[in-house]
Amino acid sequence: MMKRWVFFAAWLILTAFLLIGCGEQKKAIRLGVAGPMTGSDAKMGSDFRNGVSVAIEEWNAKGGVLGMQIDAILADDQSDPKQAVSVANKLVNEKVLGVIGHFNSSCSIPASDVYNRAGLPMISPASTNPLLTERGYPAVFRVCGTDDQQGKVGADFVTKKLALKRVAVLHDKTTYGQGLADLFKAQLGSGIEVVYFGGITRGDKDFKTVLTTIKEKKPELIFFGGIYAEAGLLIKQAKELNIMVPFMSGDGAIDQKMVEIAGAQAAEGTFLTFSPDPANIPAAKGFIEKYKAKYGELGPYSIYAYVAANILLEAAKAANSADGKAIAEKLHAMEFSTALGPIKFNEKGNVIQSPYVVWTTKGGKFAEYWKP
Ligand code: ABU
Repeated sequence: MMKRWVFFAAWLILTAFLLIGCGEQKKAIRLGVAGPMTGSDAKMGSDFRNGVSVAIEEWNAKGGVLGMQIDAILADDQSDPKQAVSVANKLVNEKVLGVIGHFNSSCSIPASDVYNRAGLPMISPASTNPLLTERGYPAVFRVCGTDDQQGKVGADFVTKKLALKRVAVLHDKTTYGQGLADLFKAQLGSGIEVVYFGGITRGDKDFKTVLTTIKEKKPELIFFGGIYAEAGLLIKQAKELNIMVPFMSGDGAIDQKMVEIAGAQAAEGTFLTFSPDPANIPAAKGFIEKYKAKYGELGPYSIYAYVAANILLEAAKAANSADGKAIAEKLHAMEFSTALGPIKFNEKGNVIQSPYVVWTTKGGKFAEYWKP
C-alpha cells in the first residue's frame, strides 16, 4: 500500500513539473527577425540574426519581457518581395510581438502592408527607401536613415569635395538601388554632367559590356546604387578594364564581402555613404565587445538590428502589453536610450536624427573619410 502511495506521489510531482515546463514554453514571447537569410544578401540577414540574438540574450538574462522569456523566429525573405509577403503573413499568424526587418526596401515595403493590416509593429534596421515610411502606417518604423539623406551627402561629396564634372550612375533596378541612384543624381550640382545612367540585373556576374560603354563616356567617377555582391563585381571588372576612376556606392555595399569579391587592391579608394562609425559612440562599446567575442566583426547593420530589437522590447515593457497598437503608441511617444545614442521617432516612424558621412576603403578596411 505504502509503495503505491509513493509511486502516486512521484507521478503527481512529475506531472506538475511537466505542466509547469509546458506552461513556460507556451509563454515564451516571440520576436520575428525577417530578412535575407539565404541568397546573395545573406550576410545582411545573418548580421540581423546575430544583432537580435545579443539583445534577446541580454533581455532573457534580466527575466525577459512581460514576465516571459523571448525567442527569435527567423523569416527568410530571400530578398524577394513575394517571399517577403509570404513570410510576413506567417509571422502575423505566429502572433509574434513584432518584427525586426526586413533588409531590402523592396521587401520591407510590401511586407509592411501585411504588418499594417495586422497592426503588428515592424522596425527595419536597414531599409532606406523613403516610401517605407511615407504611407502613414502607424506601426512601421526604421532605425536607419533614408536615401534622400544619403543621396544628398553623396551628391555633395562629388560636387563640393571632389569638384567633379562628369559622373556615370548605375543601379541594380531595385527599389533601393534605383531609388538611391535617382536621389543621388537629382542632388548633384548643376555643373555636373551625368554621362551615363542605367541599370544592371541582380544576380548577373559579367558587367564588362556596360562598363565598356561607361568607359567610352569618360566619367570621373562611377556611382552605383545597389548591394555589395554586384558592387564587388563591378569594382573588380572595372579595374580589369583599366577603368581607374573612383567607384562610389551607398550603405548596401559597405560590407567586408564587397572587398572580398572585388579584392582589396581593386576596392582601395572606393567611396561609400553610411552613418558614422559606431566605434566612436561610447554607448555602443558593450555591444561591440559582446558581438565581436561571439560572432566576429560587425556588419554594417548588426548594431541597428540590436538597437531595433531593444527598442521594440522597451516599448512592449513600457506598454505592459503585447498588443501591437499599444506598443506602436509607445514607439511613437518614447525617447529610447540605445547603443547608437538616444533615438526618437517622428510621426512617420523615421528616426529624427540620422547623419550620413562618406567612408572609404583603405587596406581592405573601411574608414570614415568626409563629413558634410
Ligand atoms: N539600405 C541598404 C539596402 C537595403 C535597402 O534599403 O534595400
